[in-house]
Amino acid sequence: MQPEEPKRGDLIHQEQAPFLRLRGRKTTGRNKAAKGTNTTEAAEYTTRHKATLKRQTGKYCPTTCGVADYLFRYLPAISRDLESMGNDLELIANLTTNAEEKVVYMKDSATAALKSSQSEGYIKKSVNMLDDVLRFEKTQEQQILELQNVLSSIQRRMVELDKLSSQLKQKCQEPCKDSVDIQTTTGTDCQDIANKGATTSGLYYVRPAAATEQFLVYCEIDEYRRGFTVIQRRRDGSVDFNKNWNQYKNGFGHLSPDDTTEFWLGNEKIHWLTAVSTFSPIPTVLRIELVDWEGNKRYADYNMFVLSPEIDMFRLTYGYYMGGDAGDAFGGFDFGEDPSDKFYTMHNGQQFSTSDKDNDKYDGNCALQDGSGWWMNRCHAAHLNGKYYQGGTYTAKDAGFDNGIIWVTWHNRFYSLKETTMKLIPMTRIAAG
Ligand SMILES: [Ca+2]
Repeated sequence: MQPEEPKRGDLIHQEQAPFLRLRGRKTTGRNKAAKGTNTTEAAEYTTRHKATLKRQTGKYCPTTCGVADYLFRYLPAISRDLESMGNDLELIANLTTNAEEKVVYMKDSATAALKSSQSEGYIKKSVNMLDDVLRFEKTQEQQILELQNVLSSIQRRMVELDKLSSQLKQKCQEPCKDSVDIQTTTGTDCQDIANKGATTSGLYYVRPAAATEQFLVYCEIDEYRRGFTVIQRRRDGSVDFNKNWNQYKNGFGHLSPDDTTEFWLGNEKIHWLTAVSTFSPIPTVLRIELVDWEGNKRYADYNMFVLSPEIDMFRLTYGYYMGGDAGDAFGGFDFGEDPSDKFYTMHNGQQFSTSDKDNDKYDGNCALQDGSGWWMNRCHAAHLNGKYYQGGTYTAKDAGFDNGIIWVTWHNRFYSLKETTMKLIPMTRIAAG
């Protein structure tokens, strides 16, 4: 089964050194003016508006910058509408006052007429009608007053929102930015970071002495304050490890603050991390941790692990196998097919190969056949960048080659492991405590 394209999520993508996979998106807002002129409509508008706001700001954005953007887009329009509504209400109120004055005048005239007229019944009726009109006018006035109160309350809310928006605008001078949790401590590697007091596993920037730039790594810091710098992680087959030379050089996959994703840190960075110099004279231990499909865990340690520079094709060398219960697969394996099996499957001293750069000891192209980048000999007894097989078992007949995730000194070459970790630590700190 071909591994799927990398999943999206709260990840860091590092196709090239190091890319951040962003979690949210920049908010886009549309101008929208309030149309409601009474409380019900205003309430409906607010509800509708909240829904729109929620939809448009997204759920991942870690800041409120998007909200500010949005408010600023619709505020001018709604302010214009409110102003126009206020003017209308004022006009109605004026008209009503005039009408009331006229009715009072008419009523007074009618009363005066009553005194000098014989048509008493008719005029009395007219006076009663005018009283009704006056009462009606009073009710209208009351309603207008209520509307004015609603308007004032809305205006107060708008002023508050305006104030809030100004505060947000000040806070968000830049557009909505996404972020992941990157720890603030930096160092030459994860042990250096742990030595400086960091106790939490997660993402950190490191800059080894040999490096030309700092870069992001996942540091595994344990209870003994050991800081492992993780260079490779397989967990679920979500990242395709069939990549070319440049991708292996720069790294690919995803770094995540909670160690939930798959990646290859990159040969150049591994070279910088393992380069022994006068600045960093302590040898590096490569620890390999493996998990099979039954949940069993095993490990293997190699001391004085060094990856040579690109000019030497990122050659793998180590001083010796320090031990571990997974066995020494890097040392080669006698498959019982040919006396030279072990010699041609040992990895110490091999250059790195990819499908587009064949540095192996085989007439064909091991990396192309096995769909990986690795320190191929002719070809391998260990193959941790191999194809991911769900469930672990596959056959030569189906696959064509032993191209799974292999560590033959534990499981045979047609058993593909479930999880792998390759990580570095200074030799002086490998022993716990
Ligand atoms: Ca070859």
